[in-house]
Amino acid sequence: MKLYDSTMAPNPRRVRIFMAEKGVTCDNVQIDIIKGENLSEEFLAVNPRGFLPTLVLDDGTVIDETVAICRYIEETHPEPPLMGTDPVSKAQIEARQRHMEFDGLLGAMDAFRNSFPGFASRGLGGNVGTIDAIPALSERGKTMVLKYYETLNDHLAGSKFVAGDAFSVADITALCTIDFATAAARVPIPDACEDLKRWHGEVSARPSAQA
Ligand SMILES: N[C@@H](CCC(=O)N[C@@H](CS)C(=O)NCC(=O)O)C(=O)O
Repeated sequence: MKLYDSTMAPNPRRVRIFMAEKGVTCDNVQIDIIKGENLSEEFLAVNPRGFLPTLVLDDGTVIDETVAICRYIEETHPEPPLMGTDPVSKAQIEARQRHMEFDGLLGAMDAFRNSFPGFASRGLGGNVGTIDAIPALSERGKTMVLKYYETLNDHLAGSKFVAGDAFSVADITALCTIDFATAAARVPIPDACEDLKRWHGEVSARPSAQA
């Protein structure tokens, strides 16, 4: 297997952490998004949408979309389960995972994408042509992230992990969201969010977080 990856970006990191939790390794090809390598002819021949992560199986099958890649790894390497073990836990983890994407990751992406000078004419990612960034979306994204921190902090006051008692793909999405929001969008976790900080310290200490 070969993973088209970008160390600087949050979605590929979600897959790297997911694989590390499972002990799965594969070839790694680094694509520099800032330099626009994801829009090169060579990469678009692999994934015409121009997005990372993209996984290529040994038989040439291409799988894109972070959650689809995680699903493939979960099915082929079931232990430890990261996407639930029965109909209810599978549904709950999937719901929480979507909450992490829609409530947090989208805001962090908007905050960075619409303020980073290198993306001034790449307001939307991927192979969509020239679309200007909208600076006001950056401010809205920061507001979304702060709201997300508060909501997740409240949830974690009564829950060890993002989706119940076990570490799951929802924790991976939240960790990658928060680290990206802190480093790239410059929205750190407020000190008042003590439960979120407790959780962040715990999941960051897992060896997979280094992936
Ligand atoms: N829905 C896709 C989104 C992937 C995505 O947005 N990837 C970013 C990196 S985090 C990317 O490839 N951006 C390309 C660009 O900015 O042109 C997924 O979940 O995999």
